[in-house]
Amino acid sequence: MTNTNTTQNATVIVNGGYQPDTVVLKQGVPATITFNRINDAGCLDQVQLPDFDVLADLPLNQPQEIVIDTSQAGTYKFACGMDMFRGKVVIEP
Ligand SMILES: [Cu+2]
Repeated sequence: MTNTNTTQNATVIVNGGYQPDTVVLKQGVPATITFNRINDAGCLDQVQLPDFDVLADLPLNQPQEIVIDTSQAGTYKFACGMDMFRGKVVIEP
């Protein structure tokens, strides 16, 4: 059974790292993660989610919504553009 009326949204604050660094989503429910970079420190001006073919710029103080395909359960990484800072998206069945 699917509930098409439900969406899920998570926010990750980018402030010299990722807060939180783990985002848990439910499989099959449309999802967006909003990355909000509030600090110029570090090399976090891009975020990549290679499993979803996403590489996005994160302009300072301009939250960026990234749509996540939740059709496949699993654990997927996200990282800064240079793959130094890392977090993960967990899609639970
Ligand atoms: Cu980096």
